[in-house]
Amino acid sequence: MPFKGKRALVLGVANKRSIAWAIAKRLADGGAEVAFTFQGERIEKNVRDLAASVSSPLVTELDVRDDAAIERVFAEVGQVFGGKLDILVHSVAYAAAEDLEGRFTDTPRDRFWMAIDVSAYSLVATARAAQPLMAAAGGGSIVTMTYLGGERAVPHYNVMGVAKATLDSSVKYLAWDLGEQNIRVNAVSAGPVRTLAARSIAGFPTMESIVEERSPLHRHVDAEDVGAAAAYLLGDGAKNVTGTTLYVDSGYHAMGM
Ligand code: 0WE
Repeated sequence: MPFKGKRALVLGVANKRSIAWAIAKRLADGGAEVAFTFQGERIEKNVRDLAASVSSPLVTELDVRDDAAIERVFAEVGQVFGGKLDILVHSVAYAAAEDLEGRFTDTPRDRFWMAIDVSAYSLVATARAAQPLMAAAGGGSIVTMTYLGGERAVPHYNVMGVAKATLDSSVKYLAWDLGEQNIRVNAVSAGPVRTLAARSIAGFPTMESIVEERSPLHRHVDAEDVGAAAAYLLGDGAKNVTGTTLYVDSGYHAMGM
């Protein structure tokens, strides 16, 4: 029971295929108590049913663009977990669908900032809100999800790439700030995983095929692989690991061709 007695908050479950759910399941199976947030009525029932299956003490709505909502959610988390939090999983991203299709050059100002707000600033805001609860627990571990498209130009990833670059840098600055409270901050960089977010993207099967063809391990990645890597970063086995990115992409990132 690697997470026995640990208290976790997981942001970003939409359905059973979500990367956030694969991580939450690992935590719960390892003995953690896991609270969840969801975004929007459409997925509320999905998340409530999944949360109930792991006896979650809290399921609550969170729009990460809303500072007052973040304050409310962390107050609720403090209530159910006796003022302490050990683990925060941030698995949240959003860009307008039309900005993941055309040319990056055409991204309008408002949607550029919206993508960064939801996909990157949300980590900063939730890490800040988690800080006192994690300090009260003697430290904590935060994991977010990133993608190679923040480091290299991946066709069509566009403004999400800019948001992931912001997220990747934020991981390092948060790691520095929060280290003094024994709070670690890391990212998992996954290869393309078939989730709800991926299914609506044209050409997703092609991306999986490219990873299968060109990566050293010649196989695509699933949410459970990502869950295992996140569990490592969230666990005590990674107690001296912070500010880093762990690639779960069959080695694709190591290739030049
Ligand atoms: O980060 C992502 C995708 C996140 C995402 C997905 C959507 C689809 C629905 C963010 N916003 C939206 N907005 C929607 O309306 N990935 C790493 C998966 C992904 O998305 C791509 C990729 C890959 C890989 C988009 C274009 C090209 C490659």
